[in-house]
Amino acid sequence: MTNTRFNPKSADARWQQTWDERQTFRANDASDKPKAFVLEMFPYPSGRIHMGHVRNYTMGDVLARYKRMTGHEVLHPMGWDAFGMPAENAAMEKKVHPGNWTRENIASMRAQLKRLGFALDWSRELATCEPEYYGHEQSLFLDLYAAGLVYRKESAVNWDPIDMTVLANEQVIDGRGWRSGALVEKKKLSQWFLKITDFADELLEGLDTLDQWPEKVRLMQENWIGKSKGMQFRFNFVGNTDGFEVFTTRPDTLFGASFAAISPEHPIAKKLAENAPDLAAFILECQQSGTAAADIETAEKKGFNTGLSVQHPLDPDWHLPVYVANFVLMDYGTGAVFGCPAHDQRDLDFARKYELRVTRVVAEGDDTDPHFAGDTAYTGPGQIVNSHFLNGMSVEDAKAAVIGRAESEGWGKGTTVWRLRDWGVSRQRYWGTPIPFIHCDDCGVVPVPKDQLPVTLPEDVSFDVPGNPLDRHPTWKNVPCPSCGKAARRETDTLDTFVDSSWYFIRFASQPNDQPFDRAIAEQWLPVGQYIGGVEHAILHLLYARFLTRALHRIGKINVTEPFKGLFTQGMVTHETYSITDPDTGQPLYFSPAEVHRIDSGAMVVTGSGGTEVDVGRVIKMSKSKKNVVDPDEIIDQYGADAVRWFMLSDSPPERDLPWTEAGIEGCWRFINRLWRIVDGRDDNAQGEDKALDRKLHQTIAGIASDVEGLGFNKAVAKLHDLANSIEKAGNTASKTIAIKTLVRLIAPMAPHLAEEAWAAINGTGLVADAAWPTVNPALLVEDEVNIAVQVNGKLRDTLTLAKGLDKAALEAAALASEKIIRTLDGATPKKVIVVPDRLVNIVA
Ligand code: ANZ
Ligand code: ZN
Repeated sequence: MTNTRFNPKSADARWQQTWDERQTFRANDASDKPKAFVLEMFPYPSGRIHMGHVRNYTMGDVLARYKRMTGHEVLHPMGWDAFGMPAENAAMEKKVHPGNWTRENIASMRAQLKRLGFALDWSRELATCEPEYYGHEQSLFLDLYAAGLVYRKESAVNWDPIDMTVLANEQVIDGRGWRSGALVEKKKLSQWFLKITDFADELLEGLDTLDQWPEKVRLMQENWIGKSKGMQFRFNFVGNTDGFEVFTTRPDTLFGASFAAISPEHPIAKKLAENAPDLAAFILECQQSGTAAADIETAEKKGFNTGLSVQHPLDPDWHLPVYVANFVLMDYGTGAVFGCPAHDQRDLDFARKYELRVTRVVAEGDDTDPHFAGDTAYTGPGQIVNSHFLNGMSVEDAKAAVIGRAESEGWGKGTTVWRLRDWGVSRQRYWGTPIPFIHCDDCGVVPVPKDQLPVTLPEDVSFDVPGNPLDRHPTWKNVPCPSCGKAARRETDTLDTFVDSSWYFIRFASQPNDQPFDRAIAEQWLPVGQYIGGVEHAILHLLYARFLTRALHRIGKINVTEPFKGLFTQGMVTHETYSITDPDTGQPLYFSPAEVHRIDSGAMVVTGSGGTEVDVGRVIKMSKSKKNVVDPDEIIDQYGADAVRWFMLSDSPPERDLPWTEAGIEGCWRFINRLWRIVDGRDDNAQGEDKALDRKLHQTIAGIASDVEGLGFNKAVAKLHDLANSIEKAGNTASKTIAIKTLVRLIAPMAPHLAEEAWAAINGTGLVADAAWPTVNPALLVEDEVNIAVQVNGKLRDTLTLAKGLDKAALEAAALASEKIIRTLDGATPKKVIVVPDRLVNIVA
């Protein structure tokens, strides 16, 4: 026994260098091994790796290393989602060029990732902000344009007049820009769109094939796509043939109608407002409150009575008042509705406020009363009542009956509407992929010829005034028209960064210089076998990536429809918060975990403050604003990469949050050292076998394999702890030495530096990273001992561990010989003994 310690300070760097030099993790396209593509969502280069990244990439890494050991050719790449607003904000605040800022961040984050020893193929590293990447994106964009999947359209946008930019709905908070705080205006702009709605059906149906995705993510996508079947029909104004179309999913409730409502942006509302200043004022008020669907959902329901009425389509003498209402969206259905307050909550809120009639038309159990009481709409099933020819029907039958009647009478028809909208990809920003088009006064919008790609960003730009730097650049946009040669202007919009992340996995699979990807090579790797990332990308990123893959499939570029076969969304890394209350503002003032320490009394105090005690807050997601972050670099300095990796995998199931604790990381560090001592303390000359340990070993090999494949890393870690315990307790036999040597390969995916060091110590061939996963001897998986429950009068009194397969007589004898049973029986003679072999003995006394 040499009694050396495992020293990550030297070991980590040494093995990382070895892997690098030998290009151990380089994926070979030409390999004939089965291929495995393991991918974690690539990071935004914000500047520093945080613990969330570490957790995400450690999980992917364990899987990638395990796949290598089980005979796969593994593609496990890394890159940078490098375009976006933060770089421009940094440019404005710190006067640095977005490109420099981004590339410096990438350099430091790459160095951080390398310190963790991830099994990445760095030769395929890419950054979306480099022309070598975005030039190919421009080329794909042109292909999609040629296929009719890209178009331009005037559309109303949320305009931030201070930042001079278009805001997404999610960036409008209470009617104000999320960054500038300016009152958001509605503005009409010509914008570029991708026709994702052409794929709505496919994207919805494709969800059914994704059986290795979390159910909740599939549901979120389904809701986002939002397929609604219903009916569209026409309302005519009383005394007039004009009118408007409405969309409803509940034609069965038509006899419960008590009003009609149109959107504030409906053309009829606008027309009426021309002569009605109070209506114009109401419309303006609606526009200024948030436009996001969520805002509208929660806002108070408000309406403006136009004084006009429409005829009920099933009874022309029945007139309904027409309102302009804030909860009716212009871009859904037809921008107009009929209100049935008894069976729709929004309509009920509205009806109570404006004292409109509320008629029940769906029975709630026995309740058929036409006068609907209360403030909670009934949206459940039931028989249709108070509805003429519909009475007695179910909701579904009544829907069909009304649609049938409308279609035969010609005032309406069955339709399907979708919540999904085409994807607006125009951004009036500098730091993004230039949209490769040229505007010519004579020829209109002309695509940049492919041989002129990439359209690169100009370097000399200024950020001292708001607005789009590309637009105000003195020369960049002046180019000749590719078609007629006259002076023309470049498009100055850049692409939404979600376009960049919608195909990067294809480029990882194949990255030739002269085209976006080589189809045959890409198809060998795709779809990604396991994709791992945060649940915050459950909707947009994943939907856009699914769409773009399908679009490329449709235009014959690749024979893949679903890009991600398996998806896993990991939990967050959390930490408690430390704060004091700022006496001036009354607001909390946060301290980082590095700035506080625990004193003997158990209280936490600010270090160096002479004892200022902090409030210890809840365990929440690590975030800069709460300062409850722990810097991976400092932890690696202190404990080495393997202890950090180990912590990321242990304790919490990977889909749950993982609370960071000092005690936890120290425990991991101790365990890493314990593993080393086990290896170091082995006896290569030991003799004899230990059947129990052999069995334990093989059960562990099999168990870890299935845990890792199911991403149950915490379970795998628990099994390793268990095996380590068994090894330490076992006597000195050859079985023990074999178990120790095998343990080295079992820990290799999780603690690769320690494993390489140990592998060298046991004279393993080559690198453990290249070693094969230990094979399981199935004979050793079956237990030859079983636990037998012994009951007296049905109550459990003892458990015996006995050889498997004993006959009834032997089991009865063993049970009656148990001291606990003898004591329980206390001299009584058993009347009857029931034996279930290998399971239980019940003594009736
Ligand atoms: C009458 C009715 C009666 C409705 C009833 C519901 C319940 P989903 O399922 O989300 O598709 N609606 C239609 N267009 C709208 C718009 N542009 N803005 C706001 N609401 C709109 O919702 C469809 C239902 O939402 C439609 O069915 C309509 O109200 C409303 F007991 O029509 B319903
Ligand atoms: Zn021209």
